Amino acid sequence: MKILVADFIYTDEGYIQKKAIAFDDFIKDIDNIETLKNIYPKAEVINTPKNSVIYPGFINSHVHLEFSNNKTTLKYGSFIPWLKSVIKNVDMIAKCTKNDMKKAYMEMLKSGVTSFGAISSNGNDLESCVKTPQRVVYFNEILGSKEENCDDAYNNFTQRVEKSIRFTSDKFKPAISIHSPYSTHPKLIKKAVNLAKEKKFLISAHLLESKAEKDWIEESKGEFYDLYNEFFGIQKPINTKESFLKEFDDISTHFIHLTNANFDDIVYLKSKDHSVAHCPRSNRLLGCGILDVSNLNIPWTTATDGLSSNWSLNIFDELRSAIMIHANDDLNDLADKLIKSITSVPAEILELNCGMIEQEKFADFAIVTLPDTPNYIDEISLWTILHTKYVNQLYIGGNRYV
Ligand code: MCF
Ligand code: FE
Repeated sequence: MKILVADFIYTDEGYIQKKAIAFDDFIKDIDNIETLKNIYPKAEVINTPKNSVIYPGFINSHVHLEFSNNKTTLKYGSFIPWLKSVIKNVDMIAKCTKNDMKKAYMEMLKSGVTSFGAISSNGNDLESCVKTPQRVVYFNEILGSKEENCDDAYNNFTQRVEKSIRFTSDKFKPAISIHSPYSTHPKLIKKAVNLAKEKKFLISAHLLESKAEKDWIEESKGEFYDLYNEFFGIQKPINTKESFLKEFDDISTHFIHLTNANFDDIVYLKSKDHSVAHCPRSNRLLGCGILDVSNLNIPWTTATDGLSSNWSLNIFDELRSAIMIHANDDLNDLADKLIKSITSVPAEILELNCGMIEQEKFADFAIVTLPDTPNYIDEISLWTILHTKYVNQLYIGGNRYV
């Protein structure tokens, strides 16, 4: 047993003082330090620097580790040029090494991320996602727009799913990602959704990310029309917005982006218990707009997306950018919501027994040390976001990694 002591402990209801946490692999007790020492006299007491805050380990709900070797390869600024540059540079992206991926998950770890949702396009990241100290929800991706290639695409996908299932543990959970309405044939979607229902897999999908995607799936026009016409001789989308959404009616799904969703779309998504990952830097860099989180009434997480559309996987870089991008939102309220969007909200969506400091949750902690004594307790979320690049200590399942 260990007892972790800090000036502040984060809870969804606010920051508490003069308490400590007793834990082994799980959180056992939250109480006054003296009380805990009496209950667990043999426990090792771990102190933290003055002005430290214990947070539940952070969760980055959406990342693509296999794209970790991109820095100056992909085109930014607008979605279709980016997508074309992905297609053009597949060979270079395929050269992403285990070392590149290790750098990527270590960068997340140092910023306090103890769990992440990894979109796996081809399975090259499997070993890294099994080896990393972090908990991983491993989203095996399916895509393919040509009907004649559906059988091959599905076979390749199920092989990756089967392989990932073998590593299921407390730290590794296989799941399914349907890439998007513009790229995944309805036959593949149906089969993958059925598999998710049958095996009780979590499911995720990129949706309504760019204006080009919206124009294409709502009105069969725009930049995707030119792209599909040129590459595949296709003049109509394989899925419309309505037909795509319908496939997910009976399975609560973590949609990614929704930057081009309208009010009615959100009402519909709410009625089906769906949620969304907000990726502000990725959206900015791919010219996709801003997800208006202040008016969102579905659960939302904040995520970095991959290095395919970002310059770092540091979760605090993401939160700081969110603070700047949502320039008209109430500052402290936004800061509190952003902390929830990387703790309790993704934990619930990804069905992870963490994200809150509560008895019997995993002992996953990120300890942040503020540069000075906080003058107002209700501004700690904001100050944490503004002043933190790396955490002071980090625990996963009770073991220390930073
Ligand atoms: O989230 C960003 C932008 N939107 C869509 N896809 C990706 C992102 N980062 C990487 N991707 C991957 C996606 O998983 O790029 C490929 C897919 O494998 C694009 S489709 C050729
Ligand atoms: Fe993504």
